[in-house]
Amino acid sequence: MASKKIFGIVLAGGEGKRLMPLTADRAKPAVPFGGVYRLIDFALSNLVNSGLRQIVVLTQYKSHSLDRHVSTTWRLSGMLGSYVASVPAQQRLGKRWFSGSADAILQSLNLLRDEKPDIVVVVGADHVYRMDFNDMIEAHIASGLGVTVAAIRQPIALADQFGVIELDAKNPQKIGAFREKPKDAVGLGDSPGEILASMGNYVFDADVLIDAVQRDGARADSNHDMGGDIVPDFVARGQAGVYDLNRNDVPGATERDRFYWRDVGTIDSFFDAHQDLIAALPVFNLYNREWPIFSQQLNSPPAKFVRDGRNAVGTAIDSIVSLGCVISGGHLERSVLGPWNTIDSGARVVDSVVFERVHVGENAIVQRAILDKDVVVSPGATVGVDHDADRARGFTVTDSGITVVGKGEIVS
Ligand code: ADQ
Repeated sequence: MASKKIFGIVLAGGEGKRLMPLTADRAKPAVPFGGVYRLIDFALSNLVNSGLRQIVVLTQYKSHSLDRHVSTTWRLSGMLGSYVASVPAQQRLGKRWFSGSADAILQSLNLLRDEKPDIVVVVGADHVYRMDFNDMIEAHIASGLGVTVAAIRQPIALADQFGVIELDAKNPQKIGAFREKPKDAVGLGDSPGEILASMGNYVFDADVLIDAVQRDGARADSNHDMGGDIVPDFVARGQAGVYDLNRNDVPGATERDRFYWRDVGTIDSFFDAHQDLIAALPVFNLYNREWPIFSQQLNSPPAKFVRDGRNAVGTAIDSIVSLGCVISGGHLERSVLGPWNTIDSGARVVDSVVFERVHVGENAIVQRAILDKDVVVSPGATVGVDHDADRARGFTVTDSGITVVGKGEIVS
């Protein structure tokens, strides 16, 4: 493999409608996660930890904060041609934006022509997981097939959110059938409650990828989507292999998080994935130093927990608290706080996710809520306590009862 030149493409142009209002002002891969990360940091960390050094991030929708994050955080040295570069839609093939993920690659073929890689790793930008791509690349090269699709078992109830893979009856390393987001998926033979889902991560021979997106671009009946059009085309030609994440052996992984992978495309899954971070033995362990998840280096003071003037103690249990936070007489429980939040006397923040520069005033209550940047919760106000009142104030409340307060809103 050492002789092969590997190039990484991160698809980061999706709108993320189901994460509204968190995506009202930013691309989905730029949504903050886990206190100090952005969603895209997981894909990029996996690629960089796997040894890739030439990576482009294809962006288009509300890409400003994503571009800024990539350019300020992902500064590979530039030595020996190393880079992570954010590449916006450039209208190289006419006056149109990317019409789908395959069209994003078609419109960016100049990057592949410049670098001339042998192998291209194409990944999505909105999943929380650890994966060593080396093993998948080796399996791909050994298979001789045009594309290899990474796969993981998921509950059948989620089948309509994923590309669903059926293995070839004669060769279980190959995909026999692939349907994008089917409503009538059938469970696996050995586990009827599960399906084998595409993770949206692919390894291609570079020339095969170029040919595929060019042929797809010429088709009027295509939506120019990797999962909806490109992969099914390879499957129809008997040219698609599968790589099961169960084979992946990431250094430092725990028994609990070895095969952890979450699509955090909805508010509920985004919220649940935060809960996976905080236990003493977490479902997903951020503290694995052998396969670090990289993010921005904040120039901020440490978090501080203090008694207020009336001797009330600032406390946190089962919580993650980022730099710059001041918990003065307030209480946190099962919550994840990003940087520079202040929680005042008598306030309680429970089962919640708080992004950045949020102020929770005295005696306020925040419960099963997500607070975007710069939210102010006035003294004595509540969020997530009375869902009718939350809706009446214009906040989003999911069916499962998570309240989301958008960027800069004042809760009174
Ligand atoms: P989805 O995530 O629903 O399913 P899609 O919306 O195309 O598919 O997003 C895939 C990736 O491409 C995301 O990272 C997104 O940001 C990006 N993207 C989408 N449109 C883009 C565009 N126009 N330009 C650039 N980037 C774009 C996919 C697969 C399924 C698989 C799931 C796994 O299609 O088969 O099961 O991922 O979550």
